[in-house]
Amino acid sequence: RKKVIGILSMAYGTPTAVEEVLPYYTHIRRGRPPEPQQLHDLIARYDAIGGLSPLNEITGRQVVGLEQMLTELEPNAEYRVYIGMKHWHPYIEETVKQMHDDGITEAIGVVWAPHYSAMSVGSYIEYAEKAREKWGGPAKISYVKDWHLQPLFLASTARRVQAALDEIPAELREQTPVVFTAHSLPARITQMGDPYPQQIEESARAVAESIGHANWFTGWQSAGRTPEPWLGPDILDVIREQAAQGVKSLVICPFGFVSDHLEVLYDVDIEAKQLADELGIQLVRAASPNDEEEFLRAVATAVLEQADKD
Ligand code: FEC
Repeated sequence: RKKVIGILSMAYGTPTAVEEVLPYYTHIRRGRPPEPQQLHDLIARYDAIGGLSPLNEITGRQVVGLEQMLTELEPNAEYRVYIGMKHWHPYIEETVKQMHDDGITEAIGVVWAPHYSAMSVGSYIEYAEKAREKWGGPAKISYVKDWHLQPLFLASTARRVQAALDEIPAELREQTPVVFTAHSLPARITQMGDPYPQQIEESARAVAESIGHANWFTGWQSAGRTPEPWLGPDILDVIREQAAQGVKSLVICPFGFVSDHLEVLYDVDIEAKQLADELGIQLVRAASPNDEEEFLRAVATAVLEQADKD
């Protein structure tokens, strides 16, 4: 019999019906319900991308693809890939219970986000570890903490950035800035010595160098609507500043995310594009990895490398 290895893959989660937006939003806010206006605004953003987010469906395809890829790369083991969500069902806690009930004693954990921050990947791991203690198992989960420099991830990102650049007229292409973006976080993470901003920078540099594109920088998007300072510059300010400098074309690669979802389909494709249009900038967004093969191979390789370390 082949050995069964449990993989706890963790994604953000999204509501599956409009009635679920309130409890989902409340969960994101750690139990504090949003103001009616905030709820209304969020529902309006889902409406603008077609009603709800495609995130659950894409996460589902990624999970199936990851399991197939692991089997292809390591045919002598049997992988069972589970999905636990941070903010919606099946919550990480529910999935960890399922793994324990299924008799999984040792597992590998991986988050569907490339860069580590204590406030992003770290909090997924915290949810999983609390659940493991609560249910009394699996005995051990070892985590892939980040995979932002995984060579196949860099290669697949580079290919998607190049495809975006290829949509820009040839005479503008070389001078077109490529902006690599990730979800903003409260600026206080910098004082905590959090590796997130540095990891974003490192992976952006590696992608840009691999395609030989000199004009690149990083930017932040989707900052929370709270009074404390968040990491900047925000992409909307980046667009304004580039327009002021006479830039006519821009590529945005939201590589802190791995799927098409609200933060990409609304914050970049609708909000940022509208501003760019108003300012006369051609904005092209690099495609998301979703269930692309090379990307799944990158995540599978990171998982197998973690398994080898144990
Ligand atoms: O398509 C969808 O339905 C869901 C898309 C979605 C993804 C996502 C990824 C990240 N977030 C991160 C951090 C924060 C912090 C706050 C916060 C708030 C929201 C809200 C929605 C939302 N996030 Fe999210 N995030 C997604 C959706 N996120 C909706 C609430 C409304 C709003 O503020 O826009 C602020 C929490 C607070 O108020 O205290 C912080 C990070 C990621 C990328 C890593 C990952 O995917 O886990 C970091 C997808």
